[in-house]
Amino acid sequence: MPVSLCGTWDMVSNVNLEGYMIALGIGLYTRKIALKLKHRKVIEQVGDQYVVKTLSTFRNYTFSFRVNEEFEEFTKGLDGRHCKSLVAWEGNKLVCIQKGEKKNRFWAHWIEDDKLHLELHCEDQVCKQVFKRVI
Ligand code: 1AG
Repeated sequence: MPVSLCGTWDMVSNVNLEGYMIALGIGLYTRKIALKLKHRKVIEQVGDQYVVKTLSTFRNYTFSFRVNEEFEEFTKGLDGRHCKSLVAWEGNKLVCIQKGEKKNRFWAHWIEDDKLHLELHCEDQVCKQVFKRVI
C-alpha cells in the first residue's frame, strides 16, 4: 500500500509554473498573479473518495474522485476546461490523466523525503512543485 498523501501541505518550491500556464493558455495578467502565490494543498480521504484542495489567497481549486473511476473534471478558476479524468496508483505515484482539449495533460503526486511532490504536465511543459507537511 503506498504511503498516504493525506494531510495539509504548504508549497516550498514551484518550478516552471509559467511554462505550464502558457501551455494552458492562461493570460499574462493572471499568470503574473499566480506566480506569486504560495499554494496550500489539503488532501483528505473519506472512505474511497479523495478530496484535493489547492488553496491560495487568489483562488481555490477543489475536486474529488475515486481511484480507478473516471470523472468529469471542470478546472474552474484555472483554465476553465472540461476533462475526462482518471486517477490511478502507478507504483508509489498517484497519477491523474486529464483527457480533453490539451495533449499530454496529467499530474502525478508522490511522497519523497517526507515532502509531497507534484508534477503538472501539459503538452511539452512540466511544472514541478514540492510541499512540506503542516499537519
Ligand atoms: C491542478 O493540480 C492545478 C492546481 O490541477 C493549481 C496549480 C497550479 C495552477 C494551475 C494552472 C494555472 C491556471 C490558472 C492560474 C490561476 C490561478 C492560480 C490559482 C492556483 C491555486 C488554485 C492538480 C492537483 C493535484 O490538484 O493536487
